[in-house]
Amino acid sequence: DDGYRLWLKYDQLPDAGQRKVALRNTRFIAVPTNASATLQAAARELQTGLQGLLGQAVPVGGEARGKGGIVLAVAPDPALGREGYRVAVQDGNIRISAATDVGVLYGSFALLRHVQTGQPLAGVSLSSQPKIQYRLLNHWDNPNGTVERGYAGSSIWKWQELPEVLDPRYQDYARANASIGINGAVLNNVNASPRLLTAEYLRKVAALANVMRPYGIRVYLSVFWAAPKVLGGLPTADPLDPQVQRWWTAKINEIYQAVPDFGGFVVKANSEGEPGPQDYGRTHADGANMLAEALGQHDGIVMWRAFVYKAGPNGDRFKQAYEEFQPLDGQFDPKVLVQVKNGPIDFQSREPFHPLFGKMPRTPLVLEVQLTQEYLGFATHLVYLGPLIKECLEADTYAKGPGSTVAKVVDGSLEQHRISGIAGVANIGSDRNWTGHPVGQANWYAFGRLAWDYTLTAKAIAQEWTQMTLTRDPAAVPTIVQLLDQSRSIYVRYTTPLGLHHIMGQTLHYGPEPWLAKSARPDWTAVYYHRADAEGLGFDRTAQGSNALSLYYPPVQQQWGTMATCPLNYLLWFHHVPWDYKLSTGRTLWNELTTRYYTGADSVQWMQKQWAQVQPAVDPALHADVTARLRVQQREALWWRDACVLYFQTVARRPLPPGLPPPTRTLADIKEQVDTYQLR
Ligand code: BDP
Repeated sequence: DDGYRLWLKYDQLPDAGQRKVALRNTRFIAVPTNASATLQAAARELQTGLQGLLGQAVPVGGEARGKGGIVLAVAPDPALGREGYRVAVQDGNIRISAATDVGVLYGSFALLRHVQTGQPLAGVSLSSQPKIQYRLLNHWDNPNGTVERGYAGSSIWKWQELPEVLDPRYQDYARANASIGINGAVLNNVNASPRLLTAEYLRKVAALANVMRPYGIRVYLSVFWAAPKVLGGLPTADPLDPQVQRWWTAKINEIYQAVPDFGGFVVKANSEGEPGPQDYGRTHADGANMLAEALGQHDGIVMWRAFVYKAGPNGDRFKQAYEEFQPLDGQFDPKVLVQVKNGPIDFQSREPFHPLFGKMPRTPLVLEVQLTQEYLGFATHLVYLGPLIKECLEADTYAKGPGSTVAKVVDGSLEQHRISGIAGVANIGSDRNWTGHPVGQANWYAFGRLAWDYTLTAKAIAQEWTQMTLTRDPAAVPTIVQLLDQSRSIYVRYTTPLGLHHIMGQTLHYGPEPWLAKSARPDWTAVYYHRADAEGLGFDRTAQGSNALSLYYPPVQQQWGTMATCPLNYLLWFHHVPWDYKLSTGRTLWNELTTRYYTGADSVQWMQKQWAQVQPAVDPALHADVTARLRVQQREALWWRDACVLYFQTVARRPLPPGLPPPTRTLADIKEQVDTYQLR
C-alpha cells in the first residue's frame, strides 16, 4: 500500500455476512438523468466505493428501480442549511438528501464512511451540517514548486504544465477534501508571489478551479500587497489611493472572469518583512476594507492575517498581534475576517489560546492551525494533531461568561456573526502518500472533520481514520488509536515540557537549540523565551513581568496568574519559576523538568512497542516505513532530552534527580551536531 488512496481505500469488508446485508440495501444508485457534475461525482464515488467495499458492481440509473437501493435527492430542507445532509431509509430505499448538490455529495461520503468503518446499513440514519462556514486548507506553495515549511516533497500544483496538463492528483485531492467537508483551498504561500495574479497564472488557477468545482471546493489566493506596483506599474500600493483601488477592482473583475466562483483572498501584510498598508501610514483595516470594497458584488471574502510582531528587546512578542488588531475591532468591512493563529507566538507544540479570541466581538475571526509539522518534528516524528486542535477549540475565553469557548468564537455563534472560518496550513506535497509520514494523513483528516464538527472527539476521529486507512483489525485499532492519541503530549514532554516554547533549532525549526542567544531579532532566539537564570526558568508574563496575561478575561488571568494555580502545561509560558519551587506533583521545578524530558523520551519506546504489536494487521511496506521513522524519532527524542537537560543544567547547577542516568555525551558534542544542521 503506497498510501496514495488516503482514507478512501474502499478495500473489501472482511465479513461476508455484512457484505451480503449491505448488498441487499445497495441494489442501485438513482441520480437524476440531467444531474450536475457534483451529483454525478457523488454517484460515481458511491459506485466506486461500494464496489470496492462489497465486491460487486452497483448500477447507476436515473430512477429508483423498486426498493433496496440508494436515491440521491436535492430537496429544500431548512433544518440542514446549505451544506448539511440527511441519510435515512424511506420507502425501502436509502435516501441521501440535502438542499444542495454539494450537500448530497457530503451525505454520500458520510454513507461510505459509515460502511467503511463497519457499521450496519439496515436502518441507517445520519444527519449533519457544518458548524463553520469557510473550511479551508492554506497551501504555503510557491510558484517555483517549493513549499514553505513543507516536508512531503514539492508542491502538488505543477504550474509549469497548467492549464493544459491536469494531473489526476488534482481530482483525488478534491475528492479527499470533499470527503471530510473542506470547501476551499488557498493555493499559494502567504509570503505571496505576485505571479499568481498575472493573466497567465490566472488561466492556470482557473484550470484547477474547474477540477475542484464539482467537489464543492472554491479556490482562493494569497496576495502580495505591493502587486499594484510590481504588476501594475503604479508608484504606490497605498490602499487609500484611487489608482490603487481601481487597479484592484480591475484585477478582481479579471479574476472572476476566469473563476466565477473564486473564493477570495488571504493577506499577510506588514509581517516578517512583507509589504502592507502600514508602509503608507494606513492600518490593517484600511487595507482589508479596500480589498473588500474592490470585491464589490462578487461573492468573495478577505481573510486578513493577524500574525504580526515587532517586539523590541524589552517587548513581548506575545502581545504584538493583540495590540495591533484589538483596537481595530468594529472597523472592518463585513466581508473581512481576521485570521488568527491558535496561539500568540507561532504554532508551538503547545500554546495557550490566542488572546484575540473573545476580544474582537465585532469581527469574525478565522482560526488558523498548522497541519504541516513545522515545530513538531516535520514529517519524521509521529504526532497526531487532533488533541492539539481540540485543546484550542475547547479553551474557554470567558468572553461572555463560562462556556465562551474558542470554538464558539470561531463558529460565530457567540456574537451571531454571518460568516465564520477555519484554516489549516496544509501538510500535503508531491510525495506519493501525500504527507510524507503516513500518519500525517490523519492530521489532514482530523482538521477537516473538526472544521465540520468540532464536537467530535480527537479519539473518535483517530479511530475512523485508522479503520479507513490502516486496518480494521479489532485488536489493532485501539492500539493504534491510543498511540495516536498520546503522541502529541509525548512530543511536548521530550521537547518543551511545562510550557517551554520556542527553544528549537533556529534555521530549520528542527531539533533543540535552547542556548541560542543571538539572532537577527531577539524574539527569534531561545533565551528570549525561556529566560533561564540562576534563580529559575520561564517567561514572567504576569503584572510583574510583561503583563501579557492582562490581555485575557479575568477568570483566565486568575487561573493562569499564580504559580500555584497555573496548569503545569502552561506554567513556563507565564511564570519565571524558581528551580526549587515545589510543584503540584510534589517535585521541584528542576526535578519535574528533567523527569519529563526522561519520561518523554522513554515514551517513544512505548510508541515503538505499540506499533510493533500491530505489525500483522497493517500493510507491510507502510508498517516498515513508520517503524523506521519511529527509530529516528527515538534517536531524536534522546537528542532533545540530552540537549535540554545538559543546557539547563549549566544554568540551574543542580544534579539530576536520583534514578535518572546522566547523558553519556556532553553539551559540546550536541552543539556540534546542531551546528552541522546550519552548514550549507
Ligand atoms: C512561521 C513560519 C514562516 C511563515 C510564518 C507565517 O516560520 O515560514 O511564513 O509563520 O505564518 O511559522 O506567516
